[in-house]
Amino acid sequence: MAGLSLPQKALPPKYFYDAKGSKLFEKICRLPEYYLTRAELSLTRRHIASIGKFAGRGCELLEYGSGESLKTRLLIRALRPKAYLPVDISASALERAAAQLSRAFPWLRITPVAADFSRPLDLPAPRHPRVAYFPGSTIGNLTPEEAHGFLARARAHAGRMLIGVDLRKDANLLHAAYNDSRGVTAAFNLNLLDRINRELGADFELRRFAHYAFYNAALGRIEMHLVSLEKQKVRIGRHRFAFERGESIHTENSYKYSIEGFRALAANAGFRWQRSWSDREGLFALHGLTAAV
Ligand code: AVJ
Repeated sequence: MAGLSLPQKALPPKYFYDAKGSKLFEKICRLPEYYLTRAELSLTRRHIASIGKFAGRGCELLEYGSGESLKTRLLIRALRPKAYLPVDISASALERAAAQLSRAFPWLRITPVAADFSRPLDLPAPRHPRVAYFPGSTIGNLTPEEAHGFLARARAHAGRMLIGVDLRKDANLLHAAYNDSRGVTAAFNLNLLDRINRELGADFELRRFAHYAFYNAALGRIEMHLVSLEKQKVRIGRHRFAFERGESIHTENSYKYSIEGFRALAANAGFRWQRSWSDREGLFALHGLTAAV
């Protein structure tokens, strides 16, 4: 209600991830245009030995926004962690991932935490050095101010951090990644309205809204919007919201950082940047950070 009452209507992207949205996101990760997942997977494979060395064997691995925990398998194999704590807002995705991982790694102690990591987290006390893993460029959903707050809080949870961040690049490549030809990203974006219909008894008509994504070069971010195709009113429970033709709901930011840009952000939040790894095409970076004392 608060977001839809703003002059620029906005909804937080964390609400994308109901069961249907999480499935759609997994489909996005397999799209030919969506290079992020493939690039991060490939850099992780390519540099797994030195990534493992940086994290240290026998640690406790804390993962934020674990989703289906695909890259995590590589890390678990290399690190042999004493414990794995996946944190995700989608209880269903978390359950599926935990079940699959316990089958693949029967020796691993798994403690799933269903929580919104954009808020302060209550975690069990560590018994071994804790390493935070935050892959997928999920940090890109946060504004630089929010990212600063998140990193400062993460610093209290773990002495080391591995964080995957999408790099700045040609706007055309970015545009294609968020405007795929199969329309999966559009369906992912529109599912937000469908979810509001299902869960809050609203009457959004999905065909009266269109997916719109573009690269805002000045701010270094992809913006996703849902644009009203006509002048209309929508009801959500007892509330009514008016849309002008062409008016949008801003549903997501996806910030892109150069190595230097991210390094500065991490330093301001109390992390020392140690090194980063990249894929062959230089599309995506994994940064290794240590808590500065
Ligand atoms: C999960 C936030 C990293 O920003 O690329 C994918 C979500 N949105 N396609 C991203 C997303 C549209 C994704 N993150």
